Amino acid sequence: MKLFTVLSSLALLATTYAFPSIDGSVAIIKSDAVQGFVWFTSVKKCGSSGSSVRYAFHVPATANQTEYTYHIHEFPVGENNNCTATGGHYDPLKVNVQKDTYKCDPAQPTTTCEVGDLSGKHGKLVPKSDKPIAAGEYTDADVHLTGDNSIAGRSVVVHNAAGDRIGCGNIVQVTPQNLGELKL
Ligand SMILES: [Cu+2]
Repeated sequence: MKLFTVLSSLALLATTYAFPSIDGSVAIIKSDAVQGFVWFTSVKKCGSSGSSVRYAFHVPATANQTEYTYHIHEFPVGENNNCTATGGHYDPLKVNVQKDTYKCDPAQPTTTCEVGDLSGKHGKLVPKSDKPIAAGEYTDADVHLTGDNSIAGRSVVVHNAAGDRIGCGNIVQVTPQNLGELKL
């Protein structure tokens, strides 16, 4: 009888979490300086597109470290977690033609912000002294998981206040097969 109960519970779980409905990609960042993730899910509603983005980072606050930026970078992480190999910000619409004059206006993201400039569009990661966590969610109409300007196969990089690359992780499509391996 007990076995039957267990089996039917598992069956119920499998029904509840219908895996084919997974439609998302995640970048997990694990370094000495920062740990966290950015989770992207396609938005598919009439008349709108883009991605729903959820993020959470452990970001310690110190005297010189009061805010962090993070971006989608053009290329994947290099060997031995080399963040330099990720290249520059992902900018398929070529917004940042002149770096000196670049000014991302969150009110007009498509024309003034690089697609990859997530903290420019949606805010920096700002830790509080009593709670070194920065988390939130937003929708970004210009972030696509498929198609010509897809973020698939690229990476997310976190920078400290000085602009150094302190952590990076590849954007990986979530599947039933790799779900268990995607851990912080
Ligand atoms: Cu960056």
